[in-house]
Amino acid sequence: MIVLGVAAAATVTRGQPSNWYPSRWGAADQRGAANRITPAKVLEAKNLITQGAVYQLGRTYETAMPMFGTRHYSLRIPQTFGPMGSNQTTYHDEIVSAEIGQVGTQFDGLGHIGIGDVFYNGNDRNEFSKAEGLTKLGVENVGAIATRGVLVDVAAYKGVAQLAGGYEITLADLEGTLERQSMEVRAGDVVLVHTGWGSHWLTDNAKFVANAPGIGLAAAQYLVEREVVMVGSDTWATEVVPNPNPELQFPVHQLLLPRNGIYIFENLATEDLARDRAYEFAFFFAPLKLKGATGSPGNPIAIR
Ligand code: UVW
Repeated sequence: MIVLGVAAAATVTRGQPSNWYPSRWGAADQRGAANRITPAKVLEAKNLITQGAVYQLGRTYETAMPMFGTRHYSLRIPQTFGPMGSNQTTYHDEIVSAEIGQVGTQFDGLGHIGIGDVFYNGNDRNEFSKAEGLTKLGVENVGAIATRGVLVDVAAYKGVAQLAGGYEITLADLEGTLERQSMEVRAGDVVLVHTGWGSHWLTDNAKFVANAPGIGLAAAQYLVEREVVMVGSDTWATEVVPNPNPELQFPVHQLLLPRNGIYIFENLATEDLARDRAYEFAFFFAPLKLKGATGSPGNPIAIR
């Protein structure tokens, strides 16, 4: 079993360095690129707030939303309670059942994706993956993210409302878009890629999940070298699906999460930022402290 795992890992890492752990933040680190959120980055973000414009980047969680594979979501109000007391207090609770960190707007933590059995910082899933929750790399370790955000509107650069499903955003696309926007990516930034694919959300769910435009390995490697904290987009995978190399499944996830500790944020609502050409902003998100979870739902915000 272990031998097979090693063989699989060797196959998918061909052409990439094998010495990707221990992490640059130490062999015990569980926060990855969140370590790049320094007081200086928070102050850099603060200085980008000049207009008082707030953008909600999270989509609404509902049963009608498109979901990858067999993932599900349901919300029920189990009972109406009360009235209690002479003041007639009544109340509602809800029960939510879902792959809660991996449906809708979703922040992928370091326990989400591995290379064979090996996850971020060389952690072996045979040791930390437990039915009651991950005993390492749970999303509760990430902490709050407050930093400079950059929107990369590749759809506008290509002169289209939406990139086509399966379109690989190349390194030239990424660099061309940044040049068009007179923008640079800096260490500790969050980079959000606007593809226009979010226009299919709820309007054509089958199309939305069938494939997706997104960054390929070369564009992702560029962002790794810029030492970003997170890469997000308005698609369900952020990376191109299917990968142009039919042998590879979600290789950008592997490059970012296990190899470099860089987070991924999927199904973001980037259209308002794109409409307003809001290419630079303060970005805020605190993952829910779901102990042992692979990811987090939420409603990140951009402010400028
Ligand atoms: C997988 O989990 C494979 O993909 P995603 O992170 O895009 O949901």
